[in-house]
Amino acid sequence: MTNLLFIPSLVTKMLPTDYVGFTFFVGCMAMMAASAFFFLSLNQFDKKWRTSVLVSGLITFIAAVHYFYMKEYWAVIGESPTFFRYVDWILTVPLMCVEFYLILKVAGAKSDLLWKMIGLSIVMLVTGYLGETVYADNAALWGGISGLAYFVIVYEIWFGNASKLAATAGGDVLAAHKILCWFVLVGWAIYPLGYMLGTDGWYTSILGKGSVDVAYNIADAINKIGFGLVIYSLAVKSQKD
Ligand SMILES: *C/C=C(C)/C=C/C=C(C)/C=C/C1=C(C)CCCC1(C)C
Repeated sequence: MTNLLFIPSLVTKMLPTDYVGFTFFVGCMAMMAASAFFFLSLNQFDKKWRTSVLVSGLITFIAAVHYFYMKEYWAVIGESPTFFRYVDWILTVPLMCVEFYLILKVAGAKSDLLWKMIGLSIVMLVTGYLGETVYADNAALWGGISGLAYFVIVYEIWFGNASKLAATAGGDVLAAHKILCWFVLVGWAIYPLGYMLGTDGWYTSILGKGSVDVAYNIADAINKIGFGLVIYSLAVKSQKD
């Protein structure tokens, strides 16, 4: 069985009715295209913005590699690639925290803001992983703890230290920060929804069951590529002023 993992499967069969597999495939392509876009645009930016756009590209590139594995995993094994999913997130979500930190650095953001956000996102992801795998019988409890960490992140960027720094920075940075805040509030909220569709808990009688992978794949495309584009346009704009 484990040998299946090593089949060089560039041409795994995909059924026309496999809409989950379709979203994995499209997700993979979208992440690759976005990475090429961000990386190839790097030269047009001066030093101040290059790191931010580079991080945007790293986020979509790390996701592209994971999607390449995940689409195969889905096609060959036919189960949710939960492990790869969370490895992807544990690398890319902290990098999104780095994006917040980098754009707020102009207003004097300190590294403790960065570590606080990275710490919260790791708590959010580790507890979510436990709830989907090891402690699936208590998925609602672990998802709830994860949700608390998520709310603290939302609070921090909307009303906490990060929002004050954004106000101090003003102009294009403030505008970009606001859009990223909406991504975290609305775009990231798709993840707990997917989690509830894929696990059993008090919510199951209300929501029913659905494809956790479709929800996560849509959310990843919106959040990783959208987030990167906000940073990209911030860099373009502030280079013009
Ligand atoms: C690129 C990947 C991103 C932005 C992933 C974000 C993931 C989340 C915001 C996950 C949140 C969760 C909850 C708030 C509760 C249930 C468990 C999670 C991990 C799905």
